[in-house]
Amino acid sequence: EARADTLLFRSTLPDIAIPDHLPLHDYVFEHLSHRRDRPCLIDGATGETLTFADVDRLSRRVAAGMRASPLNVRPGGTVMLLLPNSVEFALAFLACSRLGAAATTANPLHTPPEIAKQATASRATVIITEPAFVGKVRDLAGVSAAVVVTGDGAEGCVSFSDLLAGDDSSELPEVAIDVANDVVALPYSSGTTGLPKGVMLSHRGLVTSVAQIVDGDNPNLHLREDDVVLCVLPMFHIYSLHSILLCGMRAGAALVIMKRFDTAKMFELVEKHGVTVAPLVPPIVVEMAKSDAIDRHDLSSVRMVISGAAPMGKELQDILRAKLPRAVLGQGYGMTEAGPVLSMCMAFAKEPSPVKSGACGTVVRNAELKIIDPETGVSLPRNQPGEICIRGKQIMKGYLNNPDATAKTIDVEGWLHTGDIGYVDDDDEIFIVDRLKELIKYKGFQVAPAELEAMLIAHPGIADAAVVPMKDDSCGEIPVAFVVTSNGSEITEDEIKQYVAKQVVFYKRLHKIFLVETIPKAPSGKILRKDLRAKLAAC
Ligand code: AYL
Repeated sequence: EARADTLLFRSTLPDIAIPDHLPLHDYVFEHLSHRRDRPCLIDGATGETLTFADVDRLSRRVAAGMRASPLNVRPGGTVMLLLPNSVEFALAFLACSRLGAAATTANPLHTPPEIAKQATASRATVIITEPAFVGKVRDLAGVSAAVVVTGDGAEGCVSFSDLLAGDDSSELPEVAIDVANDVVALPYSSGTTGLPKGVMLSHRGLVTSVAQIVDGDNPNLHLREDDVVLCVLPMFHIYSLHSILLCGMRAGAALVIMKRFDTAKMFELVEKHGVTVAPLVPPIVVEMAKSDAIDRHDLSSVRMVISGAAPMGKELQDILRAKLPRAVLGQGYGMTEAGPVLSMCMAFAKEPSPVKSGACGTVVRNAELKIIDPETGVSLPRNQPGEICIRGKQIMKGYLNNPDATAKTIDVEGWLHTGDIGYVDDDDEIFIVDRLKELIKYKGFQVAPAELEAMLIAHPGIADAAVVPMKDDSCGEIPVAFVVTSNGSEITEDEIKQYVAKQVVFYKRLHKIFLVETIPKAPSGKILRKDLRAKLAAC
């Protein structure tokens, strides 16, 4: 229970009743009967459209196919989705939900060792991917998962079209889902410290989080059935999975799916399909603001641009506002572990309230937020920056097989500590001003310093290392390393960069190496990252 001296921040919207007894798929399809023939998923490349009835039917078929031999997916099982944005991603995710299985999502551009680590840790028995990535998953070290390939498949793999070809009369066996405990999504995140960990999001957690955003008479993010939502952000990341796929489907909007980001293509699709809502990340907003092409396209259908996953400064927000004068521009603030959304811009509400540039929303309804002094844990008043903490049914259950890391993130009172530093102003708007945690954000993607440091130290020519973020205009932050070489080692900065680049996905590559004598550390052995960040700011 809250201590008497704790200042709790709440949404300016009233709490609502949330149907959190429903499994996630039943919740998103709850209003199916009213919208069977409305467009649900539009493939941006081909224009092919699936209605809500199609998506309901096809996701059942995929579920039946995954349940059957040879895949044999069972309740409590785990399936890895190693897919770019696609209709198949959406169908496979919903199919996992129907089966009571967890979908662990990953970037298909990950390297084989990165994929193997997640597949092993999550105990995935099936990996679903595209033909282009089959080569990477065929012989993953230590992984014996079955491989499903989209399109017509590949030798030794199950083809996704076979899963889709099932007949609709074969009923799915009744699966009993324990909504409060069964995990439906298992994204990986490093949280406030250490290596990437499986984040257990239950049916109830995700239903709550989606409802907090798009349900109620006055939804915080007002999506309508006639909205067309741009889905360019990757669904394997929780931002897109939650706020585009799940929120869009729950609200009955159509999604235009783009496989990969391309400014010109994006403008074309917006025009062609009359996109009304564009959830983006700051680096894409930067691209748009810089682009001349923006003036050659009619983007007047866009009524809402959402930015999230990384800080967006007031200046950038003002530039885009000038280019898209008819659109409401604002931010959402999320963290995978938080379920994911903590706050959402109130200018997106059905009955909007004014917001300030640079704010990242007001705490979601049916939740509590507080700001604490990170040293003492004492709750702070308005306008004073401190660590942002959130509490509610939407937050993660915990990290998979890692009770210690869970206990360090969610305290005994149920507060999730974000590792973000921010304050709440007089109008209940949240401003993020700094990050207490190690995490580096490259274009909104997570880079865990601990992962790169372990890799560096494993090299015989390297004695010690620390990886920290460096500010960058187009990427937000880039990872750079301070490295102490071993006695007698003549390893060069370039060799160190190459050594890491070979093992990791593009956004984890080191952009600069600083060879130093020692890494500054506290007596406990903890790297003094603040000192290193200050050093970078000075150079
Ligand atoms: P993860 N402004 C500043 N920093 C942010 C913001 C923002 N608007 N949003 C996220 N971050 C940072 O787990 C912050 O440090 O989830 C946070 O702890 O990859 C960290 O990113 C979490 O990174 C939405 C809107 C989801 C955003 C999200 C973000 C999910 C990113 C759903 O509707």
